[in-house]
Order: sequence, then structure tokens, then C-alpha cells
Amino acid sequence: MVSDKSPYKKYSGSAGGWGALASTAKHLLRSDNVAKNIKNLLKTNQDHGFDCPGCAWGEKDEPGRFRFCENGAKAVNWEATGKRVTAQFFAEHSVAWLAKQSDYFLEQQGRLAEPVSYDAASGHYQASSWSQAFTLIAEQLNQLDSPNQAEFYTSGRTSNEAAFLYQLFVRAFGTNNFPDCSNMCHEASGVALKQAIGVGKGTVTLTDFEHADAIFVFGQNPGTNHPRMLDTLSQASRRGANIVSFNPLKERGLERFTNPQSASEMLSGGATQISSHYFQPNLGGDMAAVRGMVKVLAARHKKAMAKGDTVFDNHFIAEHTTGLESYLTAVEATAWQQIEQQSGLSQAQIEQAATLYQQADNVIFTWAMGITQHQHSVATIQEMTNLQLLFGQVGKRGAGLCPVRGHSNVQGDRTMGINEKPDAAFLDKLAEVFDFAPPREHGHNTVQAIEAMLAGSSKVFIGLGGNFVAATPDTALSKQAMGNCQLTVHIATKLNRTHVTPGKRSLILPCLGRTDIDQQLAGPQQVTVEDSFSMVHASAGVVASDIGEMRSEPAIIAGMAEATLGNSPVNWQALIADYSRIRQLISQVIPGFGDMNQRLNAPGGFYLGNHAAQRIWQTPSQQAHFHAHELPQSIVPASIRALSSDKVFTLQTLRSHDQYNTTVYGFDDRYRGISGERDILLMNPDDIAALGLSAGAKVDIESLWGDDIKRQVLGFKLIPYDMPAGNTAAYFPEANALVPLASVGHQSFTPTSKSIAIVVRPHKPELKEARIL
Ligand SMILES: Nc1nc2c(c(=O)[nH]1)N[C@H]1C(S)=C(S)[C@@H](COP(=O)(O)OP(=O)(O)OC[C@H]3O[C@@H](n4cnc5c(=O)[nH]c(N)nc54)[C@H](O)[C@@H]3O)O[C@H]1N2
Ligand SMILES: Nc1nc2c(c(=O)[nH]1)N[C@H]1C(S)=C(S)[C@@H](COP(=O)(O)OP(=O)(O)OC[C@H]3O[C@@H](n4cnc5c(=O)[nH]c(N)nc54)[C@H](O)[C@@H]3O)O[C@H]1N2
Ligand SMILES: [Mo]
Repeated sequence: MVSDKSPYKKYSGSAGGWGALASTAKHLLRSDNVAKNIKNLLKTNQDHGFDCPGCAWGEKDEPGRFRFCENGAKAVNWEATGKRVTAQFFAEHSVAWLAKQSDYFLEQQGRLAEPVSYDAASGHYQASSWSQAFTLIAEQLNQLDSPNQAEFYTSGRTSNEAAFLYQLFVRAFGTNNFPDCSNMCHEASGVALKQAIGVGKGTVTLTDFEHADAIFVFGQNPGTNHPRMLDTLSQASRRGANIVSFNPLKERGLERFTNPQSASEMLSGGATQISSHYFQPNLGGDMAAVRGMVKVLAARHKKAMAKGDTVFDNHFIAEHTTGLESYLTAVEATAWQQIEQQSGLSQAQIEQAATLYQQADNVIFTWAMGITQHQHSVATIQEMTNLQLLFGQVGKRGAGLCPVRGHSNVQGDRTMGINEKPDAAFLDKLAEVFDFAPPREHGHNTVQAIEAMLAGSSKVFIGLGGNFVAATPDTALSKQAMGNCQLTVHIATKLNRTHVTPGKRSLILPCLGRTDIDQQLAGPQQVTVEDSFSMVHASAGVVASDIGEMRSEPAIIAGMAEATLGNSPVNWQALIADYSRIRQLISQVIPGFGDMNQRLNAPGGFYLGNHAAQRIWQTPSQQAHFHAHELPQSIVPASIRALSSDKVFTLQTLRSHDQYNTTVYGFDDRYRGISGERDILLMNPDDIAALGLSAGAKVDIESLWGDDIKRQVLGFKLIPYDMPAGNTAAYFPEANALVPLASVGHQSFTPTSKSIAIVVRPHKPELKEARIL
């Protein structure tokens, strides 16, 4: 689809292969710690090594394989840099100066090495001792009118041990204000699945992929974001399983893959085709597409029943589900015209997808951000679940539902209680084990936290990892929210945008990363994480870094807790001496974690179990639920379209191959054929022509929301790309300035980062930009 005249060349290679190895080598050699980094990579995801901080895909316990991918290598490499950001660095550079530097520059400065405290008078961060830092935090927290005036953010790299201690500290302090990265990520999956099947997690294990006859991949770019998943998919493809992708963009990793672990593929220049079928729906069109598939299958079922045969799994439906009738009524009432228009797929294409589905005995659905970051994401995931329930594809081998998580322990953090809406049973257990009254009132999610900080009602922000102002929507507003706070505290490995957007007072507290050896009184410590398949396993750093003043996350949490609460409800420092004591507490509180310390010794860790996978439905009715939602009227509401006389496009904000969320490793997006730039807008070539523009033209992008805020980014380069007309794509975090804070998913409150209404105009250099990054 990219024309020959375009300055952009399609990537001709397969995903993975020599291109990935060459890139891995380039990143390794560019680093200043080559030998150490190679040692690190060999320990990635092995027993007695650390869990890859790259993503939450699982690993089977097979000896002799290396278990890292190109992008995991980048993540490890970036953490293991020998460069250090010291108090001296901050003496040389004011916060105002740092705030003008790029995200790439901030990241490049190296590991944060010493605690520092912001001095508003001089505009610099200055050296601080750990005890001064903890004292300041305790003073500020204890002088609040209410514990609900503080926000405790978590990013999903945090270990189970740190997450458990953090939630205990915060609840003992008295609030459930736990905004976390999950609110911007798989929240919709958790909400939708909990209502439908009683658990907010996926139902499959890695072994199920070996028995699936069809794997439907919705809204996900594994070649970049879960590269180890390509290994699993290519094995399934070689076995003859159909892999059916739904993605508006042609993504190379979903097309073909050369496994760097396969000598024969590498040497022969061979590749495995990944997707047997590739459908390109409109952004937000998946619910309509699945509704269409069900419409086709329901008609076939009706016919079959008339002949005494069946298409659906009647036995499963009768025994395990409720709500079928009203769902099928809703399906019947949905017109093909709406289905085709919203999905962007023809009835014939949808029939083909339905046939592929019907022909497979065992079907797995996987999905990621292309499904979860829309207004109707919960409804879409429930629609996908409905289809799986109709065929009894939940709770049998080789089949099920698989939300592919992002951050390497985002699922575990939730399991440990990082949740602004904890359930009563969990709070009861905390009360029983620790003998205090945890707060019952629901706390703030990420968007509500920003609103509270903007309103001045929340005054302290503590961030356990992450990069809040760059990751959240409406960049200008999030920065203002952060600046409003009395105190902002950042527990982090690397300098980022949030740290140079301080509150009136601010602390940066440097912590150890996954790869570092964590030495405590009882010796080197391990922590645990949970992957997308509910496997809990140990992770222990292997590198004796020059850690300077860095402390582990659990130690920093214990320091804050002790200063704020004293030795209540636990002796915090005693827990830090030996993390197995934290795990003993986890065993007492969290279901499924009994005997955690012993069970960790099993190779590959232990499986938490999943009631839905056993067909035990922990819903109020004890049944799995069909949900009957109406399709949205349109993806961009008519009232928003009416705000401009220009053509309105839908914009998704996504990741390039050279970034980890807000961390920019480089400026290339190899598989999409883009190099050396990030301020780009991918667009269908016919749309570019219809705008009277050509490939490479610079444009200004404004989003439409209907309030009095002007949200625009300027001077983005148009790149023609194989995608349906009317849809566009730009990189996050640069395009975050376009995402309106109030535009969130129903029930999930997730910012709608994959469906933003925009207008695109030729670039006018004299305009002033809303983006402040
Ligand atoms: N290297 C690397 N690995 C990562 C990350 C990273 O930044 N870098 N981030 C981690 C995190 S936190 C997460 S959550 C995951 C993210 O993993 P992904 O969800 O793969 O990440 P995105 O780049 O947001 O890609 C979204 C994909 O969905 C498609 N898409 C967008 N909208 C729609 C839609 O409406 N329908 C359909 N069918 N498709 C759509 C896009 O074209 C794109 O291919 O990756 C994790 N792993
Ligand atoms: N427009 C748009 N916005 C999005 C998304 C999108 O697709 N589009 N995706 C959303 C998603 S899925 C997510 S998950 C969020 C991500 O939001 P976050 O999790 O907040 O962001 P990250 O970029 O992953 O955080 C990177 C920072 O974490 C710190 N860090 C790294 N490792 C460690 C560690 O081991 N410990 C500690 N304490 N700190 C560490 C470093 O300082 C680094 O700068 O962004 C969301 N925002
Ligand atoms: Mo994520």
C-alpha cells in the first residue's frame, strides 16, 4: 500500500531474525557495560536469575534456551548502565533547564544514585539523607486533614513483596487512593472478565497454546511489545493452527517471524508465517466485528437446530451460563449495516472469520491495548467473552481468554492489593491478620487522582516507579496537577519527565532494579512476580552494581512507613531484613499464596490457579454471564464530529519498536519502516491525497472534545501506511497532549488512548503548541 514514490520504505524482513539480533548487539555494544549486560541477558527468565522487566509474557521451564528478546535486551541494558545521576548532577542543572530537555536526554543520564530534595528557592534538587527524606514524607502525610488527601501511584514493575508492603502501609495510613498504571492499561479486561466469568484475569496457561486450533489476536503488536509471544505463535502456526489477527495496521510481527533461536530459520533465511488471516477493522471496530461473527454463527445454529443438530455448545451453555436469551435478542437486533460500517469489515469478511472460528475445536482469544483503551472496552471484552462462552471455549484445554498484560508484574501488583476498589473479603483479612481497621471507602484511580490534585484536594503524590505526567492523558493538565501538590515523591531507577515537574517540595528516591543484587541483613534477597498466566516465580538480581545510595523498593517503603506510622501494624525493618517474612504475611492474607516460601522452590514457580479455568464461576449467580450491550452509536460520537467542519479522523496512540512506554530508547520503528523520527502521523495514502497533501508533509493535529481547552501538537510528519481510511496513528507519549482527561472508558475509567477524534491541517509554524514535553 505504501507507494513507490513514498520516502518511506516498507520493512522487507520478517520480525525477529538477524535484524533483531543485530539490533540487540548494537544496543549491547553501545552500552558502557558490555560484559555485565551479556551476563544479565543469559540470566533473564532463568531459574536463579531475574524476571525480564520487559513484559508479562510467561516462560516454560525448558533448560538450554535463552529467554530474552531484542526488546527485553534493551530493557535490561538500559537498567544496567554504568552512568550515574548524583546530587552533583542536580547542582549543575536546574529543574527548569532539565524540564526543557527531551525524554531521551533525561533517560540517557543513567541510574539515579542518591536521594535528592527539591529546593524551590534555588530551583535545584539538592542532596538529602534518607532519614531527612523519610522525615519529610512523614511530616507531610501526618499533617493532612485526611489520609484521602494523598495519592499513592504504582507502576507495574514493582515486585509482589514491595506491592504488598506498600498497600499495607497506605491502608494502615488510612486511604485506598491507589491510582496505578493498570488504570491506563488492562483495567477494562479486569472489570469485564470479573463480571462475566468471576475472575479478572486470563484463563489460559502457556501449555494451552500448544493445543489451540485457532488463536485470535485482537489489538496487539507482539512483534514489538511481547516478542517472546512470537515464539509461541510461530510454534502454533507450524503445527497448523490458524492465527487470525485483527489489527487496523499491518504489523510485521503479526505477518512473519524468524526465530533467533532456530538455527535452521536463521541460516536459511526462512521465516514462519504468523497470521493465516489478517483482518483490518476500524479503530474501535472489534465489538462490531465480533457481534457480526456471532450473528453469522447464531443463524447457522438456528438452522442446525431445526435439523436436530447444533453449532453452539448447548450443554455448556445450559450448565454454566445465564443471560443467553437477552444476548441473542441484542444480536438479532443489530443491523448488518451498522456492523459493517463500524467494524470497517464486509459481511463476507466477517463470515470468513466466523467460519474460521467455527471450524476450530479449541480457540484462544488474546488481546492488549487495541481493545482496552476505548470508551466501549468493557463491552467489547464482554462481547468477545460471549462468543467464547457460546462454544464452551472457557475452561477447557487449548482454549480460553488471554489478556496479554503489559508491565512485567502489573497482574501481581493487583493480586497483592494495589487496587483502589478492594473487595470486602480482602479488607476483612487485612483487619484480621494485622489488627487494624482498613479504610472501606473506594479510593482514586489515575484519572480521579489527577482531578483531585488539580482541584487541590489531594496534596501529596507518591509514585512507586513509573512516569506519571508522561504516561497520563492531557499532558498539560497532569503537569499542572503535579505542580499543585505540597509534596511529590518519586521512587525510581531513572530520571524522567515527572521528576522535573516537581510539587512545591519534591523528593527523588533512587531504587534498585530487577537486575541488581539486593543485599539485606539475612543475605541477598529474591522477590516474586506473577506473569500473564498466573504463574508466580522468583526473581533475583545477579549484578553487583555500584549501587551508591540506592535502596530496594521494599526498604524504601519500610522507611516511609516506619517514619509515618512507627512500628505499626508491623515491625517494618524486621521484614526488610529477610523478605521471606513478607512472603509469610502474603501467605496469610492472599488466597492462593499459602506456603509461598516453600512453593517458590519448584522449578518455574507455582500456578495460582484460576477458578474460571476450572469452570467455577465466582459471580453472584455462580454462572458465567452473557452481557447484552448495544454497539456504540459510532466510535466518534456525532456531537464531537459536529465540532469541526474539517474531516474528522480517529487517532490511536501506540508504541514504536524503540521505546518502553515513556522511555525512548531510540528513534527507529524498524518493522514499520520508520527511522530517525517520532513526531509522525500514520495515515491511509488515500486520506493523505484527499487532504491535498503528500507523504512527508508536516501537519498540525488538534483533538476535539468540546471543552474550552485547545489540545494540539504541531509539525508532525505524515507517513502513508497500510490501514483503513479514516484511521490514524501517532506515538505515545508525544501524542498524549491530545487525549482529553475526561475521555475515559465506561466502567474502566481508562483514558481512550486508541480512539481520539482529531482534525489534521497543514503545519503552520507560527502556532503555539499545547505539548510541553
Ligand atoms: N518493547 C516494549 N514492550 C512493551 C511495552 C513497550 O512500550 N515496549 N509496553 C508494555 C505495556 S505496559 C503494555 S500495556 C503492552 C502493550 O502492548 P500493545 O497493546 O501491543 O501496545 P500498543 O503499541 O499500544 O499497540 C496496540 C496495537 O493494537 C492495534 N490497535 C489499536 N487500536 C485498535 C483497535 O481498535 N482494534 C484493533 N483490533 N487493534 C487496534 C495497534 O495497531 C497496535 O498494533 O506492551 C508491554 N511491552
Ligand atoms: N496515550 C497513551 N498513553 C498511555 C498508553 C498508550 O498506549 N497511549 N499506555 C498506557 C499504559 S498501557 C501504561 S502501562 C502506562 C505506563 O505508565 P508508567 O508505568 O507510569 O510508565 P513507564 O514509562 O513504564 O515508567 C518508566 C519509569 O519507571 C521507572 N522505573 C523503571 N524500572 C523501575 C523499577 O524497577 N523500580 C522503580 N521504582 N522504578 C522503575 C523509571 O524511572 C522510568 O523512567 O502508560 C499508559 N499511557
Ligand atoms: Mo500497560
